[in-house]
Amino acid sequence: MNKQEKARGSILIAVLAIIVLISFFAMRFLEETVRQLEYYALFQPGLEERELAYGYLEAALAVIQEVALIDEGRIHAPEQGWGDPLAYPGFPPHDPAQVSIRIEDQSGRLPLHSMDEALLRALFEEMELPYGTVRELSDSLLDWIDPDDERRLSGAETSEYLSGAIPYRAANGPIQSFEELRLINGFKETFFDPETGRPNEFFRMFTEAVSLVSLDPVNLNSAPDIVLRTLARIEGFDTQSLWDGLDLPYRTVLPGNVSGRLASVETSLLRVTVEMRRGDSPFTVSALISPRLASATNAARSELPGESIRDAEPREGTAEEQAAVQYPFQVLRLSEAYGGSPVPSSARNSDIDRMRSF
Ligand SMILES: [Ca+2]
Repeated sequence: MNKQEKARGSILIAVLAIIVLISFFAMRFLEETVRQLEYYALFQPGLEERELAYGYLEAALAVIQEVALIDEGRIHAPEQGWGDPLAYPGFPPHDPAQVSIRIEDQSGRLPLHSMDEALLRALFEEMELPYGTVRELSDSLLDWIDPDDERRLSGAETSEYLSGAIPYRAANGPIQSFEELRLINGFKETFFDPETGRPNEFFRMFTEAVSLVSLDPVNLNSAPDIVLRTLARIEGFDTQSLWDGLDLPYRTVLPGNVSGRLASVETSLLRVTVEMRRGDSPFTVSALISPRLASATNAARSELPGESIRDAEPREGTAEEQAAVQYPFQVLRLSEAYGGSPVPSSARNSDIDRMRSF
């Protein structure tokens, strides 16, 4: 063995030693990771529940999509078959004592941030508020939301709010939470108990009739009575006549005497809430979802770049094509909670949220 061969040999040994060393550290790292996972599993027993809850959420959305595809991507009412996904044929196996799924159509509410003066006043009138209060509430609310500082006749803007005991500015933008109503001229006195400060019956009626998130026309199929009566005031239809002569319990087309400006017969906003109850710490995930079923269906059919896809040829598609596929739902808000609280207060559009935030 010459000098050069000796050098090669020692390099080889050094390389082998490094490989052994790296393997040793890699094994230690793996063991450490497994130990960490075991540790987390020990102290966070809800970890599995969370994964399951998201799995069931995804499955519930798949049910909505499947039902909608039968009806050309249109969803109108839970009676179509999406109201109780756990009972849907082919739903993933589950223990009914451990999982519950609730789907609420929130597009039956009036879209607060697209309501004009006439519609706001019609709602306050349906709530049987006095004439002067109706004007004050609608003007103040519109002033609070609109970007300018020009006060309406019965409204209030930053100049009024700055002169109060605790000065603040008008939001001049969308309302983030119903709790914000306390700050708006007229609402504090009308919607909240003057002694306790707790929200009263008018607050409940208002918050059940409007949505802070939706900007779309109201789905007549899921609209509560007060919303139908408010729309009827503007549009001049008879609320009972909406449901006359239908083959289904819900409408699939707008009646001729109702314009599409304010009303619709399709769901545009859903809240899907999954609760997992296993062991001591139930887990809840709640998603505010905007269906994009029709556009997603069209995208899959025609808008993909590259070659056209025929139904008989299932394939994964290129990265470009995958990026162009639209998920049939847009998740607007997502909130989770451990420990039995059905929905945390951050998801501010459901009845439960509002009851819990006070
Ligand atoms: Ca303003």
